Amino acid sequence: MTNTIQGQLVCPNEPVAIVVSRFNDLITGRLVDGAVGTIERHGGNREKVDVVHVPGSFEIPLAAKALAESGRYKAVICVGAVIQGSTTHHEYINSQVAAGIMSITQNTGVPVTFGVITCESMEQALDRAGGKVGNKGEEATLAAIEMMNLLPRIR
Ligand code: INI
Repeated sequence: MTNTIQGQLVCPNEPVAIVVSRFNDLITGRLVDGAVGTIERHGGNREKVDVVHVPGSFEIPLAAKALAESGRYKAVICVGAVIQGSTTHHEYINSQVAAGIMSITQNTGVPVTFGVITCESMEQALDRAGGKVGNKGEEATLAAIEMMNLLPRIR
């Protein structure tokens, strides 16, 4: 017999922050809608959600760090959209945002989840912002809800 330890998908009635980039806001607005809708569908309350806007995905980690360190939020959900252009600019943004978010979540112990779409075209981004491949904001929110429930069980 093993003991299963896992987090339920029930959103606690606790403060949660969403960090969203304004860059590609056609996409990122849909990711926020997906995130807030997921919180409500899983029993949470939108009045407990603070949505923090930053210029681009590169700025997401700094805001996420301040939010996680504030001690006010049970989770921080990061959403953005980095769409490949004609240069390698996107590669620098992607690697730094992913590494930044990983480092913040590990250093603070607060679930900080990665809802940043990284893709080649606007079409692919739309597919991942409520289109045929789902909604990355929903995915990152489900991960945050699960981790908010899991961590107290481990600690
Ligand atoms: N920011 C994004 O969120 N997505 C992008 O696709 C993007 N591109 O392609 O340039 C982008 N650039 C802005 C960047 O995140 C910073 O805001 C900017 O470099 C200032 O620090």
